[in-house]
Amino acid sequence: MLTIAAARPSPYTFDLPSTALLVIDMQRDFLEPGGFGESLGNDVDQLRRTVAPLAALLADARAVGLTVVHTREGHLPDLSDCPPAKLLRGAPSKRIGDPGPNGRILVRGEYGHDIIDELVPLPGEPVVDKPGKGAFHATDLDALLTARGIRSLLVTGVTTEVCVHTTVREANDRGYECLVLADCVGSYFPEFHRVALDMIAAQGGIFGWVADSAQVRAALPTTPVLQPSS
Ligand code: C5J
Repeated sequence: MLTIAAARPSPYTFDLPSTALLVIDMQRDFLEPGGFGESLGNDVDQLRRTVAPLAALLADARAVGLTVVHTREGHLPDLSDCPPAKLLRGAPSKRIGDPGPNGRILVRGEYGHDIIDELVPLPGEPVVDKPGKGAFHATDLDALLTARGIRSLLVTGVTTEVCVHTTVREANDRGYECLVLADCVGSYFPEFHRVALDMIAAQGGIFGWVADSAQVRAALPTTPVLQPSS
């Protein structure tokens, strides 16, 4: 068992075979100009600070053979999986399905929908496409994790108070123990980021635990102990 002693609100204990690194929606549509994030009026540069620590954590997780799962938010080309209310978000002509510099906004298969180059999934790492904010809604994520015996999730990605928070709440209700890595999750709104993390760890860890990626990286073994995830 590994322990992150400095986690909030209390030490977080996990073992490698039953733990996955979950990388939520690190897509061009959220992190680069011209995508869904910017179409909603956001400064996409706010999310860039997550990339370097997450890339370092990903490298260490892969080196020990930890299960790594990526998610992508997006919709079918005919938008049949997009609720009407969601289609109305954003400035007219820059809404989901509209053409943008990175292809149709938040549509599966488009350049903007894919994961940024720095964090591109390796062959064999599951990529879960999700139509909602939560990664468990209308996906096979729960079955995929259960089949691998995963009970603990190291949660990273964007945005802290939207898809990360929704996913952590869903995971918590399903019995997963979530450690959210503060420097590897990001928001367009620094205040929302701070409060969202506080909400997770408040009330004795009502949704989970919070720590920094350096604490996890320091706890990981330096040699492979697990078969690479498949
Ligand atoms: C948003 C997400 N913010 N991945 N999606 O719309 O957080």
